[in-house]
Amino acid sequence: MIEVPGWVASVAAAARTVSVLTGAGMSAESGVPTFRDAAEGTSLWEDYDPQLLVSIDSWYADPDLVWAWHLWLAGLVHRAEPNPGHRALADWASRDDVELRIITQNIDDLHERAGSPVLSHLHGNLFAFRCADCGREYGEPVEFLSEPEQRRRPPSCGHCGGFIRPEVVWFGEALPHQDMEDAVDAMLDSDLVLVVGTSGIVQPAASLPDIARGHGTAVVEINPALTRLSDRVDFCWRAPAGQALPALTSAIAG
Ligand code: BV8
Ligand code: ZN
Repeated sequence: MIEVPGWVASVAAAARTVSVLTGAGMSAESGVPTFRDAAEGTSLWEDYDPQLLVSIDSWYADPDLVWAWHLWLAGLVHRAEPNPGHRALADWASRDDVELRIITQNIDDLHERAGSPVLSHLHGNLFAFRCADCGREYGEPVEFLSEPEQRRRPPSCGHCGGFIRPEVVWFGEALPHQDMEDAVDAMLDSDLVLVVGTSGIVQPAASLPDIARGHGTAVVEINPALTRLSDRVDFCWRAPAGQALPALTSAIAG
């Protein structure tokens, strides 16, 4: 088990309310590619910029391409398992003496499948679907892809004939108001904020740690690499989530 930095262990042991902001790096050890290298290893997507794929403009321009991308990602997540980092957060949240909330940028369901309730899914949920035109929930079964495909025609809404889309927040779309409001409230009401596996590029999620820090809350980053947030946190723990979080929770359990 990797060593836990002393300061991090002491702040975590004393914390009664902990908020954890997670990004794609949280799911990396589950085999879900991080957002910016999502296309690596899947030749079909090599010549697409994932950033463009998950934008409202791409959806309007080529819904079949965007729909196929999400069916591929949903299939990959469906076959993935929560990693020890997800499970460590669920264990920590189960303790009676701590209130731990998860605010995630991820659209996967790995926190939930590890047993964690999620306070905010800032960028939505890959496994919920609605009509892009009338907004009605779509409850029919959706078949995910086991291999990437270039295009797939989205299903049509039984009510208005509009295309069905995933309940995710694309670039250029507003975040769900309640999820963002709950996330800001959590930043203002925590003894400790952990920022795990995010490059700190995408706004407005990337501004959340600043809100906590501006409120005098200890902010710790867990990431093997430097990020845009690294010089705006109290402690940078250069470690992968799947090793750091289990080491931290066992250090404070002791
Ligand atoms: C909005 C869901 C307004 C979809 C996603 C200029 C300046 C500021 C902002 C903007 C700007 N131009 C445009 C904007 C706004 C834009 C934005 O922020 N652009 C960025 C690129 C500059 N934001 C938006 O458009 C947002 N909406 O602003 O709306 C508005 C208001 C009213 C009305 C209309 C509009 C919407 C943003 C949400 C976009 N949706 N995804 C889908 O995926 O299908 S974003 C996408 O990026 C993913 O959700 C992902 O979570 C998110 C952030 O990426 P990260 O999670 O950080 O992942 P990344 O790959 O970048 O980094 C991984 C990290 O993990 C790395 O640091 C790596 O080192 C680390 N790591 C790797 N392995 C591990 C690890 N860490 C720990 N352990 C490991 N093992
Ligand atoms: Zn409809």
